[in-house]
Amino acid sequence: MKYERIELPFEYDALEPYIDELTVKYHYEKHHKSYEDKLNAALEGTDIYEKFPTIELLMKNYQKIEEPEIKIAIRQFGGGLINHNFLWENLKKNTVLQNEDLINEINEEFGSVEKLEEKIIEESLKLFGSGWTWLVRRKEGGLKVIKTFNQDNPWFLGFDVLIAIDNWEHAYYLKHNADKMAYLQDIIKVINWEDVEKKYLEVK
Ligand code: MN3
Repeated sequence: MKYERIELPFEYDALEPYIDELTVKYHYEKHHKSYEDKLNAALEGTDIYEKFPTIELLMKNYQKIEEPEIKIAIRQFGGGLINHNFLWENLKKNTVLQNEDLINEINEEFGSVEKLEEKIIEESLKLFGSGWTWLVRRKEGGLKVIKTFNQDNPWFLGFDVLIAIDNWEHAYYLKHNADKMAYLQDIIKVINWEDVEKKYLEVK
């Protein structure tokens, strides 16, 4: 058994002109694959797969892992694997948020969907170094924008996840170079609101 990348749910050029074909290709084929390979290499011969049959279960139970080297591998490479599995499903062009309950929750917390998008961009610009910005929902309800460093993630922090923004330079440097603001304004346009609604209905 192995923990695996999802199949990319779209063609490499599906997010053009916002996110370019080459960036998606390298991001999925090199970076994402490397997290998958390194995680499985680190876990070879352990009973982790039997204990936690999916990467989601593994990550949610991260705090229970005792062996220090394995714990680091799960945090870094397992984090990279689950984060990008979530990311690809979370991206699609030309989707619209329709779910009234989710719109109400967003309005209550942020004022409007546009304000939420501004908040995500603002928090992403504040993130120092490599990491992620997330829209999460607390188990007891209530939305929140949070940031994590490196490949740390909301699953091991106990949140349900609705939106993921990859802030690593590999996510944008080929096209946007040093203009992180331009990248953020582009990536916001390809948030897959159909996926956000699906994830919301699963956790609500
Ligand atoms: Mn990445």
